[in-house]
Amino acid sequence: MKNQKPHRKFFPVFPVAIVLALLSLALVLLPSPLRSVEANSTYFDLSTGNLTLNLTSGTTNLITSNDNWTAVSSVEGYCGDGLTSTFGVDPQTVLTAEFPSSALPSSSDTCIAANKGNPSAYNAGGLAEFDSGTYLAFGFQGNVQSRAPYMVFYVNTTGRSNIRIAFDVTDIDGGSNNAVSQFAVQYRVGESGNFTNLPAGYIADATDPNVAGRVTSVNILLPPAINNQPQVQIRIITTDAAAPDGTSSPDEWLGVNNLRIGNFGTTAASVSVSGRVLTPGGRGIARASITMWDDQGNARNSISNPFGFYSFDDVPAGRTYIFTIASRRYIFNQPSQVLNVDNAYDSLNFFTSSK
Ligand SMILES: [Ca+2]
Ligand SMILES: [Ca+2]
Ligand SMILES: [Ca+2]
Ligand SMILES: [Ca+2]
Repeated sequence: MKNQKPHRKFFPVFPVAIVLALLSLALVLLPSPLRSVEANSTYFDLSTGNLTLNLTSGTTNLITSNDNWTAVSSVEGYCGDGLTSTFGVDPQTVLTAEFPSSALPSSSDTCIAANKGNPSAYNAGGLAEFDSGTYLAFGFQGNVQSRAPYMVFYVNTTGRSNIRIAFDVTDIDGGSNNAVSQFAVQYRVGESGNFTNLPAGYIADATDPNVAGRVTSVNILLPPAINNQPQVQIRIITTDAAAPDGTSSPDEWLGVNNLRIGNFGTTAASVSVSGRVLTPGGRGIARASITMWDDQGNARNSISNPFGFYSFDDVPAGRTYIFTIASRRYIFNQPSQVLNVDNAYDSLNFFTSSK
């Protein structure tokens, strides 16, 4: 009888110890992406705002090592190995992923070359982060290995509707490659099965030979099928391109940037942005020159009136602008300000540092 007490205590403890040991062993043996939900494949809750992706000179740490998307929330890139059997395939017809059941996220197969500079000097294909040099962008270049590079955005649309995707595709390749650079937008609800193509998002050719710089802006409404769903995958994809004469050719790099997914209206809307130029004491300053730069380097100018008011009308909404100020007589605390313009804005004020 005396033995029973220790036995009763021992048996519950023993299996717990074994389970804990097995769990720790499993954690050591499992590939790391299975240990926890990675931020890069978390479904971004659109009720908290837009999912945005902007590669800038201040965000070069989004991708720090090859094939590693863990620092980029709700976004992953894959190279689409073998998704087509030849070049020149319309990406609108490529509706699968290169994994069993087309399942995504795929824990160990994300793809991107980190920390690249000049696109025309780098021809490995697939996806690349061009985070230095003239063009900062997520690069796409199909080739015989990476037949259909793509990026996937994971969003939770619970309670949301009228969701748009907007992004810019730039020809970032100033080299002699001449490709018919197609680009497509697709979606699906859930994590496997075919994607559905969105014809409104299709670009037939985003590039010009021998030069870089052409920008094609996409801004489309996503279909009601994606509304109010916890798991929506939106994909942007290119394919290994052909030359204009239909023959095989090395692809030009396409650069994707300024991407947003959310309920942000259309680009057709334009709004006014205004403010005042003031001393710290609130006195308006006349004839200060304010310049508004858009994200493609286009500039507009406005001069403050005798009360310090200035304004820009017909500003296309849904973009980011930089406002700079200059005056021969004054120094300003914040001579340049960045504004994401989604609605009219009337208080972009500039203050002098004294007087
Ligand atoms: Ca980087
Ligand atoms: Ca080009
Ligand atoms: Ca082209
Ligand atoms: Ca090609």
